[in-house]
Amino acid sequence: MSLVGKVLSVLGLGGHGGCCGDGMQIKETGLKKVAIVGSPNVGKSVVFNRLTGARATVSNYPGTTVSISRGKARIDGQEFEVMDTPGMYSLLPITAEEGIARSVLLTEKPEVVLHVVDAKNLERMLPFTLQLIEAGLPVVLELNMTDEAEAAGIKVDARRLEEVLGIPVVATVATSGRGMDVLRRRLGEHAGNKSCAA
Ligand SMILES: Nc1nc2c(ncn2[C@@H]2O[C@H](COP(=O)(O)OP(=O)(O)OP(=O)(O)O)[C@@H](O)[C@H]2O)c(=O)[nH]1
Ligand SMILES: [Mg+2]
Repeated sequence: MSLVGKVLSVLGLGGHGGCCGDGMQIKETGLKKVAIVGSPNVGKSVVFNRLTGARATVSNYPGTTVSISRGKARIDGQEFEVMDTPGMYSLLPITAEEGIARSVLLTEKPEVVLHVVDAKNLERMLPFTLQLIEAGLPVVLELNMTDEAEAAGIKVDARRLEEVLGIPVVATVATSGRGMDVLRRRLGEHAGNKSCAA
């Protein structure tokens, strides 16, 4: 087991335990869930708005003053609940907000964890992607802000990264919508792969 996995299991927060029937899932809607995570200021909320449109509700996470936005998205003809979480740098939280973001991942067991990163700063961002993968979470990596990366002369080979990491990797510009159709398709495929027969 990875070090992250060991630490989380010591904390009683073992990795993704499967998507159905383990009795731990919070089922307010019964819909499959997509949790958007990532560092502050990488475009998570713009991505959330693109996926959900105007149909979001903002509420405090139970027992806290940290707000989580939830909305619905239609992807590949299926309705999903999408959650926008506070910015976090690591699965081992320092701030209350990071703790809530981790709780969303580990107690709500989303079918997809969409890790949004700034394509200009991949070196700084990818260690968290590896943590999420090592914790056994169903990760899709979104390389956002590729417009700014390109302007800075940074070209990222998403397909190669996908091969190396073994997870879907999609390049986007959330503000203009570039790559969002591909992202929707890959999210739908990934959630489909993770779904249970029952
Ligand atoms: N150039 C460019 N700007 C972007 C892109 N995506 C988001 N932004 C901008 O980046 C800023 C931060 O976006 P947010 O969606 O608020 O980022 P966030 O990750 O939700 O931030 P926190 O909630 O603070 O963690 C905003 O000014 C967005 O307009 C993109 O693809 N390209
Ligand atoms: Mg935000």
